[in-house]
Amino acid sequence: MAKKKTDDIVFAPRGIGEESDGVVQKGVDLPPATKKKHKALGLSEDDLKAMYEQMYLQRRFEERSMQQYQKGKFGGFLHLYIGQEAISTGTVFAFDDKDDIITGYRDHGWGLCRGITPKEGMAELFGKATGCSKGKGGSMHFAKAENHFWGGYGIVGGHIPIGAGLAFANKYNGTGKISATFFGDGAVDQGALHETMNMAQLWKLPVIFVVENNGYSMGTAAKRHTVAEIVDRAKGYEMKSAVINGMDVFSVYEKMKEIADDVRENSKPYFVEIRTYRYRGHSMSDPQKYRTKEELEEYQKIDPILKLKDYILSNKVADEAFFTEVEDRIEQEVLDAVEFADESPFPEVEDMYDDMFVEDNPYFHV
Ligand SMILES: Cc1ncc(C[n+]2csc(CCOP(=O)(O)OP(=O)(O)O)c2C)c(N)n1
Ligand SMILES: [Mg+2]
Repeated sequence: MAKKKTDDIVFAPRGIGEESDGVVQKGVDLPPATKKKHKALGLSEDDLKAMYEQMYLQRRFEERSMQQYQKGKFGGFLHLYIGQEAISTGTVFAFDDKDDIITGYRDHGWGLCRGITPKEGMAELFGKATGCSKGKGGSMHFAKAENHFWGGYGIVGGHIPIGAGLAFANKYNGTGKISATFFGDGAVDQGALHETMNMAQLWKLPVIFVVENNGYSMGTAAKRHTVAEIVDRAKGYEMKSAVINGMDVFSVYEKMKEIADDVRENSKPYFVEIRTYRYRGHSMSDPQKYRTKEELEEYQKIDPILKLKDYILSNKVADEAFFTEVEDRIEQEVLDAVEFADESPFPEVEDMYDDMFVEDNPYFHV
């Protein structure tokens, strides 16, 4: 029997050290960014400034969260969204405020974009009663249902059917709203996604399935954990699809607006792959042996926040004084949030079973 070549053994670990000729391994290949300027996209100067504020808030909120975690102010998981802020921001600007959004555990940026205040967010991380989920959810369960942000889920892919359920409710009740369900590249081979895509297409639900492909599922590169192009999953369900450059807020805004309009008008699902990169580890205890410093630096060079700042300055939408004011104000807001969280009380023991789905007998297994 012919000896199997090493190359054929697909489960062999690959990654660092295999790059040749000094070429830096890349977690994701980004499609070209839009060339349109803000006016052509229908964005005002005030919109650009608000987008910058929003992205900067997400970044500083998480940098401070990380510090507080390292100081031991709270424990558990902490998955940072740093690097991916153009996706939440571009999408929220493209959507109507009443459209429903649901995501996985990398949820802080989404929550802030949908009106969770830094105080409510930080207090949630600290497990305090003043948090957006009353301190009982923590990092992975930010939510603000009144602003149509439905969380924050810990099971990879587990919330995808809920996103379609929101779309079903919107269609059934004739609200005219759409829903979007965001998940990572690690979720694309979960059965829940495929069962949901099938039903969503069959029932013509106004839902957008969005993969935030940041190139890694924990420490496993997407190139090692999934076959073919992620976006091509749509073909099996005859679903419309798109690939977007997630390191550029204008590109996210432009395409997500187009897609939202299409889904709203035609009541049919869409599958979108937004390519991006996370700068920090998967969670807080990640030695990051699966990637090189050089790779990270490649993406930091095209940081979406710095890119928007450069655009604003070079197009004379605002000057340096604007950035100093915004950055100082946000820094103070985040520091105030830390103080607020620190001083807030923990939830009371008697409130433990409030807001739970099962009311009669909270002791499920008795
Ligand atoms: C069903 C399930 N399996 C495994 C896990 C453990 N787990 C948590 S996060 C994660 C990686 C998911 O990566 P990806 O979907 O790419 O999202 P990212 O962390 O990159 O945002 C895994 C395997 C889980 N939470 N749920
Ligand atoms: Mg990922």
